[in-house]
Amino acid sequence: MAMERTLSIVKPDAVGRNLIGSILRKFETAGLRIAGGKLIRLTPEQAQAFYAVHKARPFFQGLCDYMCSGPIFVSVLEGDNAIAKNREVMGATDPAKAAPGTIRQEFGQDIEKNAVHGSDAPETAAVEIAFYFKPEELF
Ligand code: IDP
Ligand code: MG
Repeated sequence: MAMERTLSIVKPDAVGRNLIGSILRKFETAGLRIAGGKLIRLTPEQAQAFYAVHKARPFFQGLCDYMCSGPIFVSVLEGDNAIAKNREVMGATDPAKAAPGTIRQEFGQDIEKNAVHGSDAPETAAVEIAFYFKPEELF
């Protein structure tokens, strides 16, 4: 297994419901280490840039509006197989289809307001980490 880093976001609905700690606990319990983290609020331009891959999807505008609707907690998670492990702990995109005990099953509200984001591959993880963090902000 490879030591990896991945980008995680606690989305505005979950930050607003006081769930940052409960969500980070799930990552730490799964053996992921928090290598950096901060609370920020995205501008519309930043949200559109971050989700550019979804630009043609019908849910793009709603997703961008939602991601700007309040602060988000961005963090970098590190560990063996961190990218896949994070996705496993997050659960399926649609909370209604997410496995029991996953973050989205426990804390997600619907397919859009699904509590967390996680990078999906090594290439996207590198780009997404650099989007939010300077090297000196990671430990
Ligand atoms: P992922 O977050 O599980 O990787 P993606 O397909 O990359 O899922 O979609 C990015 C985000 O866009 C989702 O986490 C969710 O917030 C939102 N989203 C995805 N599919 C839909 C949809 O069908 N309706 C509304 N929002 C969606
Ligand atoms: Mg995705």
